[in-house]
Amino acid sequence: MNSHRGLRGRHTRFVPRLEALEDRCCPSTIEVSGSTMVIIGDSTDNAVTIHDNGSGTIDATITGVGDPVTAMATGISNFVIYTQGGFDTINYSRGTTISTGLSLGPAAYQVTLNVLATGGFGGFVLVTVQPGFAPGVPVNPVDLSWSDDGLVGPATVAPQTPFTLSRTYTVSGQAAGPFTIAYYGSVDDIFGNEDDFLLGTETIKDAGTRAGTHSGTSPAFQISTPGTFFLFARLDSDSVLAEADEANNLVLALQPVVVEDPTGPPPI
Ligand SMILES: [Ca+2]
Ligand SMILES: [Ca+2]
Repeated sequence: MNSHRGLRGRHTRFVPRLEALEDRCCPSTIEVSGSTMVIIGDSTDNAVTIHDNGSGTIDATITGVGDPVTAMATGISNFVIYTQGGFDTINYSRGTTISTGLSLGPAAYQVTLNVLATGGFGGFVLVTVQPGFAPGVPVNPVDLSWSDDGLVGPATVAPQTPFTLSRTYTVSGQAAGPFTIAYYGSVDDIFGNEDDFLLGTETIKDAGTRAGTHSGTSPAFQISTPGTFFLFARLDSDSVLAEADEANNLVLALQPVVVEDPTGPPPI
């Protein structure tokens, strides 16, 4: 059983803010090989725009970490796009008559566009989408961690009154899949011993799993026993994500909560 003694205060690990903002692993690239254009994104939300002028000239752009990457080429009939995680969009247009748009995320996908031209603007596009990362490109594993003062609850609550905590966590490396945050109360400031009790859980999905920092409010909880309680929260409490650092998922709230006694203060 894990004991985390003395998690008094803020967070379990110092994460430099710049490191927490974005991964800097692999900028987006565009390469041409024969009649194939290979576009590789990064773990953030990329926007890929491909325009075929209908006469064989391709303009392609991808946005991501850093400046957009652009390329121009001719004789391209196949596009292979690796989204590398994040919520990505791909838009293809040919001349003025064909337009294909895809919104993908948060997983990594390989998207193949095959342009089947029959001359002029009469072509059409076949799109296939399958999970997968670009071969040979390092992938940053996902990590969940707490921000500074990542968990803040009330100093006092009235008897039989629900309360919420503000919580701020960071998803780095890649967008994550859905996960759960579990909230606990404890008589002492040690997590993992016998006086801990589960307050409740919160499911994080969709926008809350994107790479970046997410601030929000916990569900409402209630402690029926008067007293002073330390509050903990654990990211990915069901351990469904394989993370770069599994040891930074627990946080102790900035202050304990005092649940007031319904019988009032003791007589002086
Ligand atoms: Ca991406
Ligand atoms: Ca973690």
